[in-house]
Amino acid sequence: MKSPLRAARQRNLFESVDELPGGMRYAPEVISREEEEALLNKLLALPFKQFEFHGFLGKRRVVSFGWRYDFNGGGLGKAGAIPEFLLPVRERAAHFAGLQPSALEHVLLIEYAPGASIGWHKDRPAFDDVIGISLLSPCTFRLRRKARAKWDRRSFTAEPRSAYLLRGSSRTQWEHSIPPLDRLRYSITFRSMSSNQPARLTLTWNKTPRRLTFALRGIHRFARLLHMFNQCCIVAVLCALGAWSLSWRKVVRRGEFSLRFEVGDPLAQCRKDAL
Ligand SMILES: O=C(O)CCC(=O)C(=O)O
Repeated sequence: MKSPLRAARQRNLFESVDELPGGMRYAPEVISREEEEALLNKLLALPFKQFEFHGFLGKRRVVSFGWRYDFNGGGLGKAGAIPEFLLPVRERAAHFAGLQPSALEHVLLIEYAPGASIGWHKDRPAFDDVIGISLLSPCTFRLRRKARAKWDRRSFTAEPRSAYLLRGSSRTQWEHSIPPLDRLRYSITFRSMSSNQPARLTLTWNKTPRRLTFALRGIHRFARLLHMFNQCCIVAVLCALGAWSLSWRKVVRRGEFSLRFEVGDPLAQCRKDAL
C-alpha cells in the first residue's frame, strides 16, 4: 500500500509543472477500480504475443489494434479493429489529451509479467501523441535526455488507473523506459498518427475475381518452383566446384603439377650494404 505521505509527494511532484519534461502530463485515477477490473477481465482473452525485436524475444507480451508496428522490418501496418470494450477507455484517454477519440487510431496493450521491463526508447515517428494508462500495479516511469556529456533524468511512479501523456519535447527529445517490475502490470497505450507518414501505396480488391485468384496462385506456385530450381542450381554448382577442387588436389599430390611461389630475401640488400 502506498503511504499517504508518498501519495502527497507524488501529487506535489506532478502539480509542479517544472518537474515534468515539456509537453508531458500525468493524471491519477482516470478510470475507476470497477472499470479497471472489467478491463483486466477482458484483457485476459486477448491474443498477447511475446514482443519481438529484430528476431529477439522480449519478456513482455503485446497485442495491437488499429495499427501495429513490426520491429522485424515490416514497419507500420494495419491491424484489426479496436475492440468495443476499449472504446470507453479510448474516450477517456482522448479527453485527457484534448483530442477526438477517433484521432487515437492505434492501441498497444502490454502485459508485464514480474521481471519484464521496457528499455530506453522514443516511440516511432509514425506516431504522434502517446497516452498510456496503467493497470493493476505501479511502475517507475523513467525519462532521460542528453544534456552535453550527461543525462538529464526524471522519474515518477505511474500508479494503476493513472494516465500520462507524451507530447512535444517529452515525446520527441526525451527517451523513456520502465525497469523490471515486481508484480504483474498491464498498460494500454493509445497513439495518434503522425501527419508525416511515409508515402505508401495500398492496393485492395474488395472481391478478387476468380480468374485473378487463379492466375495469382499460378504465379505464386511458378515463383516457388523457380526459387527451388535456383537453389538446386546453386547446390549443383557448389558440388561441381568441390569435386573439381578434389580432383586437382589429387593431381597435385601425385606430383603431376606443382606450384612454387618464391619471395626474394628483402634483407639481402641491407646485409650487402652492411658488409
Ligand atoms: O507500459 C507503458 O506504460 C510504456 C509503454 C511504452 O513505453 C511503449 O509502448 O513504447
